[in-house]
Amino acid sequence: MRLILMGPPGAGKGTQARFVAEHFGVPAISTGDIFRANVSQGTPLGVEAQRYMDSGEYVPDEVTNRMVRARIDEPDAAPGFLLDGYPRTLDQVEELDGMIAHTGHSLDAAVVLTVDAEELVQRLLQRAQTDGRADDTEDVIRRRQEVYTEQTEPLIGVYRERGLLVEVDGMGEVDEVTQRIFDALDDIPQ
Ligand code: B4P
Repeated sequence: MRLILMGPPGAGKGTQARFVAEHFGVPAISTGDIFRANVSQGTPLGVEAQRYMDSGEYVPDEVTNRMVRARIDEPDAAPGFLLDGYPRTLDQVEELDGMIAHTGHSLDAAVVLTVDAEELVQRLLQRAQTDGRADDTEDVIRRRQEVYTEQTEPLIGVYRERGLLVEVDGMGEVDEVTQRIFDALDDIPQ
């Protein structure tokens, strides 16, 4: 299975990615997590990424694409993968197309989680109290939502036109959402 998991900040991508990846026996590859690991280790990639993440902007495509390409080339991703938070721009869509074509396979589905705007903010403010993520302040959350609307929402139409879009209601309890994703994806031939 080669899957992408999309949705606005707070939609539950990272939360659901673990369950979905485990279900299909593929690695969950989260660009946000890889950036945060690099930030905490103080690598050059982390130093570059941090200034964008802290203000709610996207890390430049060139940097993100290079990082994902290297991760997808690792042996554990050969049988398939779940991408959490990538692609987020039209440029990243094109890059991913090239990466997948290079493997001789194709993308199986693009799952998008839909959640009410106010619920998104509440979830992230709640996470701010428990996890202390630098980008979970109200101003930065609003900016992340704007960037998502401007740059990532158009990707939904791209995958819909390709017949790959799977829209899942992301409201409700975590395990309810997980079950909805499984139900939607179990119909897809592997
Ligand atoms: P991400 O790490 O992807 O951050 P996110 O959009 O907030 O999603 P996340 O997965 O963390 O949260 P989730 O919705 O699961 O990206 C962070 C930054 O990295 C970006 O802003 C950007 O700067 C950079 N970046 C990443 N990818 C990039 C790319 N491709 N190109 C350029 N830049 C990139 O969960 C949020 C909260 O909701 C959690 O606390 C969770 O517990 C809670 N929650 C989840 N499901 C719930 C439910 N059903 N009910 C109640 N709460 C729920």
